[in-house]
Amino acid sequence: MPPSAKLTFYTAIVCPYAQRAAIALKEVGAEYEKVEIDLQNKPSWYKDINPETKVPALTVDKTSIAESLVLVELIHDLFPEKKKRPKLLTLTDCLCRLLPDDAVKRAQIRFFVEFWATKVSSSQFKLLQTRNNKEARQATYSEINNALKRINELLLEQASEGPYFLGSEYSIADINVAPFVYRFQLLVNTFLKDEGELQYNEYPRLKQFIEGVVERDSFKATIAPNELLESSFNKFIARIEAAAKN
Ligand SMILES: N[C@@H](CCC(=O)N[C@@H](CS)C(=O)NCC(=O)O)C(=O)O
Repeated sequence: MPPSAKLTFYTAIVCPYAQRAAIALKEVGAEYEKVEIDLQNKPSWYKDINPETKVPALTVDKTSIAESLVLVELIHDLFPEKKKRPKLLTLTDCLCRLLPDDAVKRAQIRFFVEFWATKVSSSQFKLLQTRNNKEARQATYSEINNALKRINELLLEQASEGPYFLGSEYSIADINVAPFVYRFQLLVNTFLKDEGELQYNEYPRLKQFIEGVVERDSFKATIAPNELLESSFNKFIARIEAAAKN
């Protein structure tokens, strides 16, 4: 179908799920119209785009699709061969894909994304709940550090050197995890001031991955300023507290 299809991207700058799709759009060099949705005051028409009223959503011509993991793969399928300029100057551009053809590699990518979400990102909620009690956070950090050890093994299974999940090749694994890597570090190091609690420095391959995915141009072009992200942590805390009172 595309590149000729008209794409409209519904997003919110602070949202990590929306950032996944924003990175994918940037990576493939898609042209699209961007509509920023105010999550505190969502427009009533947005339910016609996504009945769940969540971001991200993407309209391809007249069809609207939601869910970030679905969108990242859709963007890949719409633009299967992104062009990347090789580091060494040659006369031709190399054609690189965000999702390899190999079925097992595709499954490993999806497993890695799922593992990061359930074993690391899901702890964010617990850490925010215990933000006033550092001791209470120790058990959560120990769970996360166990997960990081396993993540390091998963990275080494793919390649001995990074920076990316597959090694030197950037893929959907990196896109889907990077927004959460960045916010998690901001939460732990800056917001909770628990620097040093996450033990990824012990694993050179994992450290390289964590640094590499947030250094990518498409990531830097789509990340919200830290003040906005911190303000969204505060809104999250306010929601937890309001829910606890009810
Ligand atoms: N599973 C969804 C989650 C999307 C999501 O939770 N988006 C949040 C913003 S980060 C949202 O739109 N929240 C608005 C609401 O829940 O009303 C995805 O992967 O796209």
